[in-house]
Amino acid sequence: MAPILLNCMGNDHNEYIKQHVQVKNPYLDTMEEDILYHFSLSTKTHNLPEMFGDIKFVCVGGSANRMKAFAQFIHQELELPGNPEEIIDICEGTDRYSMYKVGPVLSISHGMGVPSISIMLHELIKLLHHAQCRDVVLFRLGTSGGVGLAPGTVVITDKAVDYSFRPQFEQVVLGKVITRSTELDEGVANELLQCSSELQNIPTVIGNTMCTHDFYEGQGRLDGALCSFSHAEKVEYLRKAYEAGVRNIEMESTVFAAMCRVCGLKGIFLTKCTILQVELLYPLISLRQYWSLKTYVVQNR
Ligand code: R2B
Repeated sequence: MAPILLNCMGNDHNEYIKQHVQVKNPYLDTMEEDILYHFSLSTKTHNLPEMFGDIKFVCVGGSANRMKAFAQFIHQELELPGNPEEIIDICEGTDRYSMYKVGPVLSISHGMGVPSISIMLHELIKLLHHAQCRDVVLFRLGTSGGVGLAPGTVVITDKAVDYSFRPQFEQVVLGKVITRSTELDEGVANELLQCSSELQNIPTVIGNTMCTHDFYEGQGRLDGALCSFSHAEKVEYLRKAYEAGVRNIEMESTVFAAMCRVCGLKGIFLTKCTILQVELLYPLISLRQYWSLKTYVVQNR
């Protein structure tokens, strides 16, 4: 279990808090064992600091196959030894999520929608805490429906907003609604926008991302099994969304942003707009480029 710096005061303590992932649960450190059920990992059966202590980037995306392909891509990008085809799913003991570690990068699938990504994030944040990881950046790479943008445009999320365009996530806890803020790290978003300007043919914007709890009616689609509105009403809603700064719509951003904020994780939401929302997203912003930039910044500090 990760040691807690009980007697750390002042600057050292602030530095520790800034660098480490913070779990916000007083019960955790009193537990003899923490089981990460949906990863099939535990603090008793696995040496989490040894397995994950060097993680600097965590990239999450919806599908297991896509995150495996992403891990293989990063393996090649970072020119790591070994055969990328042979990378192993760390969560093979369960079929809930898939997880691959390539150098300092962890690639994990999260399924679709807020409940699914939320379970994954609880266990990921605890994993990073137990492993005593420092200065971790968390990316979601995914697909989304663009609002007023050309298909293929990448949106770096500034704020995740709910169906009423409010930058907040509502969680029901013990029957009461708790509201958490959903603004993401502005500095990292700007850094990535800068990186993307150096890549050709990848239109990238920073904007608000609207999170819905349904893919069909919730996103104003006319082709679900149910449709309770007219085409004109859909257009009007999307127009209002655009005016409120929304540039794309998907299904995970609010809980992602809220949990990153509370736990002191730098979160980046990077989604590519597609018309049909089925296109695979490959790393449009080279992590390697971002990684060298980060290393450079740290070395020259
Ligand atoms: C984007 O794509 C999925 C729905 O097709 C969902 O996970 C999302 O946010």
